[in-house]
Amino acid sequence: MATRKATATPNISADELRKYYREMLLIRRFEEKAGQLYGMGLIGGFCHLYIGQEAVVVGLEAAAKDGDKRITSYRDHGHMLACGMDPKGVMAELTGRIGGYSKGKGGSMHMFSREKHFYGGHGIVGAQVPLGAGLAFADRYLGNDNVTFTYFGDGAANQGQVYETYNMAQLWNLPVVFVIENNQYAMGTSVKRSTKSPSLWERGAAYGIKGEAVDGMDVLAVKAAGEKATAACRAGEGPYILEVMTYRYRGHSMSDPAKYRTREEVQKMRDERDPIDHVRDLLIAGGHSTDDDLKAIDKEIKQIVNDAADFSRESPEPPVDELWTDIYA
Ligand SMILES: Cc1ncc(C[n+]2csc(CCOP(=O)(O)OP(=O)(O)O)c2C)c(N)n1
Ligand SMILES: [Mg+2]
Repeated sequence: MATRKATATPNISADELRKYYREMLLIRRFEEKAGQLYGMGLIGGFCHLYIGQEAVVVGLEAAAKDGDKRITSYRDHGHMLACGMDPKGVMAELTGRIGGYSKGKGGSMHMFSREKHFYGGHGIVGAQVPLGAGLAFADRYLGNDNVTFTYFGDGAANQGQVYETYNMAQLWNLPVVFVIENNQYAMGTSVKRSTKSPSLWERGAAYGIKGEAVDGMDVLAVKAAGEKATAACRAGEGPYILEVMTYRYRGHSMSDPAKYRTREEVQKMRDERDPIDHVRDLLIAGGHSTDDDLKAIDKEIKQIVNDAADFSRESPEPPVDELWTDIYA
């Protein structure tokens, strides 16, 4: 259990808190299940889990409206679930089956949903950043008030294309929220070893872009920052940078020797800063939910995830003639 003291949250209803609890728990349990299926040899290729970072996407999705877009890296399952993509379709893509979002041909890093405005799923570090600005350009061109959430990591934040994108985004006043998910590591490299400047968001100042850092283990803080950022974008003020301070509990990918940090460091985060325990504490301390209420939610989530896992094993592999569809020629 978290040792952090639960604080009063006068502007958040119990229903809203329970919604965030449920959404974060879905991601956590989904990822645990994906880890198991990987261990059983049912998932091939790369698989990057999002455990620990759940409050980032759930908080920002709480600040999104219909029509908003999102694009991210390879650590993408949480983003898909948070924007409402079907856990069955995501899990079946992980296992390479026809019922997956890319008909089993994309895998963990390459899934898309036009319906939910989810634009991937990108394996090249930083590649999604200019693409995200392009999505925002389309909305600005069309004259609507949609915003694009463009997620990238602390490691990606040292890439040149990020800064070329900042310049153009600000020049063209694009409605893009750049979300730096600072989970403190890029593969085995601590941000302290890779980056001299203490804060990544402040680099936006060189381009005249506003921004701020936010506690990424607190879903309510993320939501509040997301509302501020999207309001600025929708008001035509151009891009906004949110550096969301978070932590990944698992390895970089499923094949990570984890030699670059201590077990104690990870355990301390889990014990003191877990984003799901935080909301659980608010619900219990505020008298909004009992242990039994939360157990019922846990059970419901477990069922959704088990159904997704069953589907991902029962769905057939794509037939060979699928090799000739969905390609540019
Ligand atoms: C252009 C490029 N360089 C290197 C890699 C190998 N690589 C994959 S993930 C990664 C670390 C990225 O870390 P970060 O941006 O912090 O994201 P996180 O994995 O922490 O979510 C690297 C170097 C790659 N995929 N693409
Ligand atoms: Mg990182």
